[in-house]
Amino acid sequence: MISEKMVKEINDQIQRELFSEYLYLQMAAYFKGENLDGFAHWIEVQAREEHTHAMKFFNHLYERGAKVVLQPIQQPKNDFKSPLDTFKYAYEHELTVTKNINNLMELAKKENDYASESFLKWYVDEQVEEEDSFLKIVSLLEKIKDSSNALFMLNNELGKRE
Ligand code: OFO
Repeated sequence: MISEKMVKEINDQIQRELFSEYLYLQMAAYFKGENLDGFAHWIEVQAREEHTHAMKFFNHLYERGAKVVLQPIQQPKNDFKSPLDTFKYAYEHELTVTKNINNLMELAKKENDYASESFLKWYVDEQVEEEDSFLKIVSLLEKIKDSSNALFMLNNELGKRE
């Protein structure tokens, strides 16, 4: 039986995953406005992934006989100054999400909720991947500095994300 506390925390996490989707869509809008369509595509794909993260939690609650209660989604930041500024912000955001997932895992362990623990392992691994992909782009953008040629090359690469 899943505890009320775990249900509440997972409902909060659904909100946070949907907020991630919203934030990344706002970033895609920034890149579109800058005519950096490859960056916009990459982050749009990420936004879609966040939606699937939310839906996995959504379905988990129903599989456990619990109820989803959706919450308001706050307005994301929308005054990005540069691709580097944007990706640094996204990376920091992912670090916060990792903490949230780790907190959920701690709760599952504390409550001997083996089903949630097993389910959450996927998110623990996913966060390793997400931190890594954002950090790689931050590091490339730091190397690129003001080279518009290198920026357009990276833009092309990011446009290939499936
Ligand atoms: Fe859902 O992993 Fe990013 O936020």
